[in-house]
Amino acid sequence: MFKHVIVRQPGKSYVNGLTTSNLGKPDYEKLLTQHKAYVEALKKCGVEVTELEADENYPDSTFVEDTAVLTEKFAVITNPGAESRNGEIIDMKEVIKDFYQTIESIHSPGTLDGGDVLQVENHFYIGLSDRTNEEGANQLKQILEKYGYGATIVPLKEFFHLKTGIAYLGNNDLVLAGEFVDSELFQSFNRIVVEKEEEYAANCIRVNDYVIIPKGYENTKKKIVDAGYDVIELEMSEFQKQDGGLSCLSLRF
Ligand code: CIR
Repeated sequence: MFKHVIVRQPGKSYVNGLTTSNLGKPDYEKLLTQHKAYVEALKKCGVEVTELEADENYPDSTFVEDTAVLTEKFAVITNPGAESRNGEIIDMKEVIKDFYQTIESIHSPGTLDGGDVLQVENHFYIGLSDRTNEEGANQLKQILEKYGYGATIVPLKEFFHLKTGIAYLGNNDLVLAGEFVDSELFQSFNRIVVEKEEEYAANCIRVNDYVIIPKGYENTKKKIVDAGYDVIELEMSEFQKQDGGLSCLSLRF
């Protein structure tokens, strides 16, 4: 069960953030409406939501997931791989101090984005991406192992972040797409395979009694419902334009 969630309002500078999507400029008003709906959905899931004010200095700072890895026992402040985002961790560290006594950090030359970290029960998968390098992944692995968790490093071929293409729902149920479908690492799970056309829906989040998924991916929705989950669908178009998904918008713990 998650008790808390941290989110950050997107600022006006959001439209100037990093993107590779070619989906056009985000519409700021629509963006705010979608973010509000995201917060409402989280509240419906029964978590207490800490809403941080927009930080115009960091256009991508609404994607809070990349700044920390939060576990039951301790927090890890990351070292985001994109230079324009690295300073986001300064403020986040202060926020995290309100919730955690034990705080570890990833240090340069190691880089790590939280979007590359997937927790499956007591095991973590850490993606090697354009944002997370081997040094950063190894640092996180060592920290996790020190506290009794397991960790596997997963080199990515195409996905932006690890969690762009994979989500754990609980009960051994794993949603996966693209390069992860045939990966030997994930064969022992109940695999909910997302087809190519619906790949964006692989980034979904289980929050207590619900699975939150992006709206408009009917086949994936059906598979998740058939697996026994109650689903909340959210419009995500303005976040997708900046390469962001549902998991990126919050830290859940
Ligand atoms: C970036 O390029 O960093 C942002 N525009 C998107 C970050 C998405 N975060 C995530 O997948 N965890």
